[in-house]
Amino acid sequence: ATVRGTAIKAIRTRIVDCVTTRRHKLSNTELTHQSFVIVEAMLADGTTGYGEASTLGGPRWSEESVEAIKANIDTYLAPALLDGSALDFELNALKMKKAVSRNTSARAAVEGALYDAAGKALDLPATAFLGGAVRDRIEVLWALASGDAEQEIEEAKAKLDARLHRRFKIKLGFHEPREDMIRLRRIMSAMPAGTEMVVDINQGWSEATFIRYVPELAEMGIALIEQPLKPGLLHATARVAQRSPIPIMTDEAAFSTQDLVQNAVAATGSVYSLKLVKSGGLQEMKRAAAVAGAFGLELYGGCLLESGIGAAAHLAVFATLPALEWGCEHFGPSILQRDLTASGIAYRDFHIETPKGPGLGITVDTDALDAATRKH
Ligand code: MUC
Ligand code: MG
Repeated sequence: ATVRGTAIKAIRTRIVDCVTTRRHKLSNTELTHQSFVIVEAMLADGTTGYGEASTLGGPRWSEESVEAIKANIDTYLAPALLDGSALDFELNALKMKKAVSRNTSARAAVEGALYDAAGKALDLPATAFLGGAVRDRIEVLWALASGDAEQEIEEAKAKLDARLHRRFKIKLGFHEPREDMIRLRRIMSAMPAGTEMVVDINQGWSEATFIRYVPELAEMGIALIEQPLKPGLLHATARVAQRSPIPIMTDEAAFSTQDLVQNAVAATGSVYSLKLVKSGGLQEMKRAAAVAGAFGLELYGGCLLESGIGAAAHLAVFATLPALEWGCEHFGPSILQRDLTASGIAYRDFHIETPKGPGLGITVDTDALDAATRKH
């Protein structure tokens, strides 16, 4: 395609509701279906690219809802981009930042669609626009979040037997800490020795609760503790990080790179979870990785239960990062009863393979997409 062929001619959106294979619980919300905004970016040469905005339990995990994301893309982001080139990645990101403040999930979804479209138009993988891939597969963990230890053990064993996942993340904070410790101990005792377990508290604990229970977590051999305290509690989080024998991962506390710098300077943790919903775009997420790395933080490829479309946008960036010490958690496509992609996402030998084809490297399952599209 010529550069003229990459002119952005239309940006369309739809809300989809996808049923999950089981109830997924977090400290502050729970869900039985995942809602996304799917973005289609149409270029002058006829190419269509797909992007996805993911939310979790409505405007709960973060402040954006699918209804707001769709309205803000349709009304503010799409008009700001029309007739520009999909190849002007930096300029398009600037135009979007000028049109809306925050709205990170909305901006990331549109940017994902533009990377997909630009790559398909030029027959290049999106990784080529991000510095090129340095890895072709990433260790991928599975999250246990039904809250029922016996169900969680059965689920984890099935993943292990199928050689899909051998590292797990367990969601804590929706039970009393004492109950969570019993549940965790039960699960750890049923897992093979050396199983790496991450706990995500999703802001559910206070400093005092942390001090009280971290020795038990350490004794159980927990590998990583994610977002134990509320995001505003910089000093308290720094104190718990200092006394914790287990590394702390920053998730909801750092959306922007400025948040990340503040957290790193305050020493609130030693691992950072990268997510498009936080960074607001692929380029910005790659920059966040560089900022975190400059502060000596290790990196973890976070998710928000995306379908294969949103997972592919994350994987395009993750594939190009010089370091990704903790692998990723893009299990989203397999927690949906029906994923929105027909090909491109593959799990093998405890890894997710990074898509290799043009654009985001996936083919969208248009029947699945139509079936999940919200009608009203
Ligand atoms: C989060 O806070 O990490 C991602 C995986 C999961 O189980 O919950 C989400 C959000
Ligand atoms: Mg988290």
